[in-house]
Amino acid sequence: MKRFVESEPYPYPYNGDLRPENTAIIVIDMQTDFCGQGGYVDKMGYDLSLTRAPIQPIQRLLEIARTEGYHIIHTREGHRPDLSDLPANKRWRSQQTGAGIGDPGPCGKILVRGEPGWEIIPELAPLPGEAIIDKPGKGSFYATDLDLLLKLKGIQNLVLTGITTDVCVHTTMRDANDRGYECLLLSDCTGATDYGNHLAALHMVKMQGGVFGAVAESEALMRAIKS
Ligand code: C5J
Repeated sequence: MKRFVESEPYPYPYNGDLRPENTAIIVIDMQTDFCGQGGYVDKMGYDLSLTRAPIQPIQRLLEIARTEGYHIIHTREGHRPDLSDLPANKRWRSQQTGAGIGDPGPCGKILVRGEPGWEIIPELAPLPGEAIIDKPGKGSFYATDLDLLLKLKGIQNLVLTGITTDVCVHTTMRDANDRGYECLLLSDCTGATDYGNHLAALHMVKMQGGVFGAVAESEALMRAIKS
């Protein structure tokens, strides 16, 4: 039986082969540093309501996706405590914003593995058995074993949620698309530090017949996967 999600600019997935076995929901960087008080994004002075907006929609989606047996994968951006995997230019640029990666802050050292700010927020805590990918960069494939995990599980469809739409979500989606994964970005399950950038990032996906995949609201996906 073919199954499609009502999405733009085409019904997703292109071949109608949407099953729990071949589909993963990826929850990108829902960490205190990106959406919690005293974290990296807060220290840079951005409006936290924008990066917190996807929390409830993701919670609702995960409840149904877990019930239906879909793969769930979480990512965390962060660096080793000795900062040996932190490029000097990334550190320097963050220091210019007043939120230097590796510097102490209200939630511990900013974007450092093991610190309170680096943890995934409790509302979206991974369940036992759900894979967690630790990444030093924006994309979820760079310097991680995500591609290996997806290949070994036989996953073809990737549903992208998390923050931020224009940075880590987009980098992951573009890379996944180049690797042949069929990608769906959920507009209400993502958020950016700038609302205009969020909308632009959604728009970019839909160009050229779906240059990186498709865009939908989570309601549409939930309608399609509910058995
Ligand atoms: C950023 C991310 N914006 N998760 N990371 O530095 O989008």
